[in-house]
Amino acid sequence: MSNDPNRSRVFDALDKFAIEIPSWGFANTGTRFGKFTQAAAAACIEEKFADAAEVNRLTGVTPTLALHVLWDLPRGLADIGKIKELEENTGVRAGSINPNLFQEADYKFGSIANPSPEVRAKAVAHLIDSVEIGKALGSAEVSLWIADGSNYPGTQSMRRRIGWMQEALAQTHAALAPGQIMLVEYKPFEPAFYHTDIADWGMALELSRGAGPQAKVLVDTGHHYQGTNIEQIVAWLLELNALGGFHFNDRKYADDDLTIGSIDPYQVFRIFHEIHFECIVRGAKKMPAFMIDQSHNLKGKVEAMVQSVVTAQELYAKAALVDQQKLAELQDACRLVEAEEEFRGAFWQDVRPLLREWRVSKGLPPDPMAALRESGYVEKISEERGAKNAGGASSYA
Ligand code: RM4
Ligand code: MN
Ligand code: MN
Repeated sequence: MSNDPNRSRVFDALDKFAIEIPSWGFANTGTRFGKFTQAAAAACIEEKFADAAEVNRLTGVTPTLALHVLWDLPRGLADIGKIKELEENTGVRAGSINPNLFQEADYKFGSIANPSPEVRAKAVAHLIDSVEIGKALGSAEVSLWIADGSNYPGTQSMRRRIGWMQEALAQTHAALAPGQIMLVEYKPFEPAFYHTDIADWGMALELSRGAGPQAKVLVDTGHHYQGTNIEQIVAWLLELNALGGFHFNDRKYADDDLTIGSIDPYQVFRIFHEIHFECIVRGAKKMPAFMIDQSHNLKGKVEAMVQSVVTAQELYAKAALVDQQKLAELQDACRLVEAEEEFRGAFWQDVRPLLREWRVSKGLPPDPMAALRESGYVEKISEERGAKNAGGASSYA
């Protein structure tokens, strides 16, 4: 068994695999049409850290929690002490810092691409505050999602807004400490429906390169049109040393934020294959920052997060099963069917027994979902938080 090449490939890959989870994945969320509150949802930062610690206790691979500044550090730098205390008490560290440039009334017509110089200055100040929060917490990534855009043709100058964004991103980059990374995320639509200022990876790449060497592109599964070859984008960004992070989720139609691999697990496998190739064949020193970017409206939040992390591990392990050397030989010889079978064959392997073995070797529960059920954690928090979470809130109000 110990000479099994599959076993060592999977174990090596799992040893290096970690994935960040988002604070907002534990909170009550909804759709534009309504919000179904859950008794177990986290209503404050203490509860979000507690839930993240539970997921990390069960899986062992989620040591960091992504924070959204407005939701989790409403007082900005003044909240650092509280976060540090939570890090100490829970063993979970603060992960990527996510500025919020989309909720305040001032940003109705945009943030860093707003025609108003005052609003742009306010947005840049928030970005620089977020960089400072990252420094104070020692977290590597400041993750920018810019919701700017317009709803009707002719109502905004797409051209002038490019210049405003370049300026704002350069100013933000100038505030970074040497170890910090600024991630630039893109999204083709929503909340704007006619044009989004950073709509695709070309725009994100150009803007990040212009901002400086510590800026990289962030890819999110849900932020593409139907049929986009996301793994090809990943391959290009890796080739150009420009992939800073990846937000995992799944979707059927748009930015649905469904559980990773629930609709199209083969797509996640193909994405992981590109990243694993970079790590194994190219010997990359640093993996892109992996994060689950999901909000679970209907599923229980802690259960859905554990399910997501386990799914991510399974799909990464499958990608690690591809014999890269053999695949390269088959590709070079244009032996198409054999190459495809080497690739596809890895996807069809059941890696779950190896995952269980790996977990046991790390002193982790062999089946995190079963361990969650046995722990009674969800029942406990439902009871503790139920009263606070009672009384539905409408997403329209
Ligand atoms: C956006 C984007 C960002 C996330 C927010 C909540 O669509 O994916 O990464 O921070 O949602
Ligand atoms: Mn995202
Ligand atoms: Mn999104």
